[in-house]
Amino acid sequence: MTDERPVLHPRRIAMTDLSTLQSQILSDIAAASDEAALEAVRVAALGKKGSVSALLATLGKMDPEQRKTEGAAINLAKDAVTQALAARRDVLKAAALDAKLAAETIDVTLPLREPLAEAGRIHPLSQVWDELTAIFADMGFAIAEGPDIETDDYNFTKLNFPEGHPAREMHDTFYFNPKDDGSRLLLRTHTSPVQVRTMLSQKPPIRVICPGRTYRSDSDQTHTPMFHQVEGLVIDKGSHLGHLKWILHEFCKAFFEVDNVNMRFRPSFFPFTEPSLEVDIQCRRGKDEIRFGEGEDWLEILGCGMVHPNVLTACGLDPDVYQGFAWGMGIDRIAMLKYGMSDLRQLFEADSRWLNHYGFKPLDIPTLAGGLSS
Ligand code: 2NL
Repeated sequence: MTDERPVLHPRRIAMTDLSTLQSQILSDIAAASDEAALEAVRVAALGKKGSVSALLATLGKMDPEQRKTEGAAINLAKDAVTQALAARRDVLKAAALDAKLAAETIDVTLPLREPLAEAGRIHPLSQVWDELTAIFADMGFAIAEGPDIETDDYNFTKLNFPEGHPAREMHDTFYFNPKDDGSRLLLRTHTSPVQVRTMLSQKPPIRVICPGRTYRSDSDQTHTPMFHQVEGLVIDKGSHLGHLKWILHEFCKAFFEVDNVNMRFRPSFFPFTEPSLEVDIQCRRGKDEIRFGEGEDWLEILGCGMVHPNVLTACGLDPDVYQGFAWGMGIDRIAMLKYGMSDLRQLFEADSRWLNHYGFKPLDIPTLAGGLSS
């Protein structure tokens, strides 16, 4: 047989086979579209069981002469493949980096993301509460607090409300069921009982403010069943309305953050003060905003007066020795005036979008020195 192969010699690798294999591998390398595909081509050619490795493995069975020529040819092919792999890897790496850079562009004009510790908001009522207490603390006032559930005696009787006064009606006040002795607890309708407790437990001079929650059976656009009040009380020998006017004037300037504000004191009536006054401040009412310290309009912001002698007596103080003055205002109302919130009920709806708009940054704590609402 003419084409019988020598039994003891491995099959010669025709140069055309080798160059076909090489060009097949090189075209596979060129076609590899990413590094993973390229690695698959490398393993198929140069890996342990790869096509080029298989060829190299045949060298061992060749005679030296044959090994020299075949070996050189195979190694040349291997070098060509190795080089092509490296070149293609560089190209793919660069392309991958380009794609990554294109996908990960950073917009340096974007605002910084807020740190989580600063992402919450302080409710405007808490803010105003803190502003009030900062202002009065700066004037030497202590802050007194008391229970929301009060006795009829502390909420009404000691404050000179006569039996049968309309404020005592079931209609206006939230009462608990009567006890066996007929007495009824109630939700305080003002923070005055805190001042009663202060007079009963402390010796004058007394300078306190009493911020807190208060309750009345009332619900419409401008009234919620729960609201907030701050009352102030000064008791000393020789306290008079001049002191009261100065304190309230200083308070209004500090709170509304203006250099001056005109105030108007009108006669009024409260059971617990005599004389009693209502206080207006001058302002300019625009379409959507109110400005203080300018303008020709008047806005009522609080009630006040000299503590009624009956109240002093009921609280264990001799009205011939001590005089006092007191005032009260709605925290919700002055918060709405200062920060332009128009709907009282939204203060209590816990709507996070509303809070994001009207709320305050948690680390900006109001102080007179550092700025109340900076
Ligand atoms: C208002 C008026 C006022 C008081 C509260 C008071 C407390 C005691 C004695 C005397 Cl213990 N007075 N508080 C005095 C005058 C007015 O509040 O319009 N509040 C929203």
